[in-house]
Amino acid sequence: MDEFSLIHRYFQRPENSPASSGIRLGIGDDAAILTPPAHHELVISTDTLISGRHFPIDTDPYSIGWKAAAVNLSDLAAMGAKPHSILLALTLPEANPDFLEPLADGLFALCDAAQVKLIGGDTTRGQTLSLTVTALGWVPTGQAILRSGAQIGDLIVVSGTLGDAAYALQHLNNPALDPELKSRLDRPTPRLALGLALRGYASAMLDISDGLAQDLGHILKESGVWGQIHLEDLPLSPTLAALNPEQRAALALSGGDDYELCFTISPSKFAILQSVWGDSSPPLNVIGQINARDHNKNEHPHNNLTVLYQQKPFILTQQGFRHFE
Ligand code: TPS
Repeated sequence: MDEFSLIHRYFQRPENSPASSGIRLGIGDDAAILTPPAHHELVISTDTLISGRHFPIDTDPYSIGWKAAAVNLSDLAAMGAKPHSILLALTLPEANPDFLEPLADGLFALCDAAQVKLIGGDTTRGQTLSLTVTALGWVPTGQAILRSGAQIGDLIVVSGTLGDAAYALQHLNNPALDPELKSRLDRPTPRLALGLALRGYASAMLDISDGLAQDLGHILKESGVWGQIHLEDLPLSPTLAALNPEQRAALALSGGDDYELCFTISPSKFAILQSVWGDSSPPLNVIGQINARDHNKNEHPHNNLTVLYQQKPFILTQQGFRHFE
């Protein structure tokens, strides 16, 4: 199958009311044409997933398609943006319909749920399966939530539970691995509704892909502040809560692949947010606070974050996922 029939067969779908959705020209020409809504800014992000690096090589194709879209929509959620569309650049060792069909199904399942359209892409043959998704979204002008806005006195909050995907990655060959934990690795849920709900509330935000310690470190550095979190307060699934503190810390703080949101917020705004968000999913948990300076700084030369366990500094052996170490 040549490149054009491949794109047409698996990735070109009839657009429903393209004009109203802001797509003047979708997939199929040299480029797409979008009509941005008035008084909004374009928020755009890209992420590559490589087989054996970002997902185990035997991951089912539906999950691969889903995850490629999910990690990119998660980046838009982390800005407080409403996702609009994606582009997909695909490198494939071979054009196998038994693989491509479920891959497209997984990608579109999430896109449909998020009302996101595939507006373009590229397909090439290469030795290793790789997917690069570029995600586009809109945010009312000036309302995007950056990493640099954390203020002294803010609370540090995370959504959902941490470390599930890293636990699943460690236990892939264990037949007793809870399918819920496995799906946290294979099919992460981008926190889109929460990202939108946090506009006007969160002072800084990001999504956790490399592990909370490393990613929260970015907020602290960009904002020029210090932070303290408590190991006891990290939200954990029952399986992880049963582990010893070292194992818990390694998974929940340094494991990565969580795709939960981490944000800072003033205590007064958090009280209002709680009444608005209520018992909605995912749950929100306060794990620490932003400080003017770190009283335990000498013990933490690497970043601005102090992790406390039983009120004492807890030394992490690894900060988080790094591609080049
Ligand atoms: C087979 N992992 C890979 S990339 C990444 C993490 C936590 C951070 C996010 O990527 N090995 C396999 N599958 C995995 N999921 C991992 C390792 C863990 P990026 O920083 O490129 O956005």
